[in-house]
Amino acid sequence: MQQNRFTWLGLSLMAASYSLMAGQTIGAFPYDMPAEKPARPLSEAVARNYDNYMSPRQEKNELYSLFKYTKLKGFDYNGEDGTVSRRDPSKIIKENGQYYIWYTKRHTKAVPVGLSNAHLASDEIPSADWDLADIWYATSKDGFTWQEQGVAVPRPPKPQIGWRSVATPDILKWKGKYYLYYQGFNAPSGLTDNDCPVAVSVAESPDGPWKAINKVIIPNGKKGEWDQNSIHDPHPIVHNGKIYLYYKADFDRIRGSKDRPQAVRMQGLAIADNPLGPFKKHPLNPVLNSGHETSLFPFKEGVAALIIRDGNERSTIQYAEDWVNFNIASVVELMPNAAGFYVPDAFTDTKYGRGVTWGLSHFTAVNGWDTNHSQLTRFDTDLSLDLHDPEMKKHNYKYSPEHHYKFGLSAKQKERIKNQNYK
Ligand code: AAL
Repeated sequence: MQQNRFTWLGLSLMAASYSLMAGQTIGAFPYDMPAEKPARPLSEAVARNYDNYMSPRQEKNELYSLFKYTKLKGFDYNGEDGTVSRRDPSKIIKENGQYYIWYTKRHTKAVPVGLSNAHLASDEIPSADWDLADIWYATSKDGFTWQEQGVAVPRPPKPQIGWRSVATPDILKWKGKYYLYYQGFNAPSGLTDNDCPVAVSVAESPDGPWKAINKVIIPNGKKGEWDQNSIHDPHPIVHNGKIYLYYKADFDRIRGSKDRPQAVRMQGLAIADNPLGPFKKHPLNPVLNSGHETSLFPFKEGVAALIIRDGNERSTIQYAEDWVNFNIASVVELMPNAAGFYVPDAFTDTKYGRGVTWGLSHFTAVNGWDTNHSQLTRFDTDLSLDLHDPEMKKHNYKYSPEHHYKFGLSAKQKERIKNQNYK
């Protein structure tokens, strides 16, 4: 699409310049915006408005939507004192007439000491919010009120993969069996950066029991490769009779350094014929240049991805008809962090994905770092070919002045401005 567009643009610009040179005018762009790309010279931006988006009108763009949040019932956070945390929910599946979800749960005596204080972590003191965690699951009839069922995958004994913490699960249903992929930490997160490989457990039922396959499923990259340290957020979808597992890696970070203190976060793809691998990493990895957690769903012939929190293309929804080469399909706001959608056709090997309308996500550092913990929440949206909710297609939210002032200048910034203004 990209190459054709530039060729077309070149030809149309040439045509325009000839006609302009011949004294003709190309006429103003029409008030009634053409529904299809018009055969006339267009600026790069207007050409893009036709080429890159599912509709030249924002509210008709099937991959544009607002997100609306609802507080969940059924999860207790011990008075929000930081000792109980739930985060990084999986995709949601529907089985036996109810919804199932898996997530990272931490229940520790102490509040996390923070990644930079990982040397102070112990068997009882967590370094990060996802340290000393297990994978729990819950069920629901309506997606708003949930019943916590218990531990699905506990931390295994040393030296098995994930003995320190198992976190950030996602679910795959494949040939009647269930597979939970998750990050397996073998040290307090922060000691060796946020490093971990991906492990997997298998069950005959979504209620378990789960059997841990004690082997690395998605290996870290070799030293010097972008995914040498972290293979985060494993996210399996069935496509073309194979398992397409998307993941995120943090890289190019030197903690404490002046110019590389923050990680670059990009996403890769690994493909396998069998849930236990071998998974072959795509040669074009990374396939997404931004995004903190992975959150994708089949859409039409391709796959759509939420690009969350980090990177030049954060807060966009992207689309790849070939499941590898993504382009921006919409720009959104208040995007759900670590979104775990209910994706009815995630495992059906669909040839025409219908899209999604709701899921669970998380809020982190709720009430601040002194009681650092995360909470799950429900979000609703209209990224579906089978729903047309005009309230979800409004162009933007209206934020109050107070909401803006809440994110005001820091003391350091006020000092800087004071000095430069009074020079
Ligand atoms: C999450 C995910 C991974 C990271 C940490 C826990 O948002 O990206 O799981 O390791 O943060």
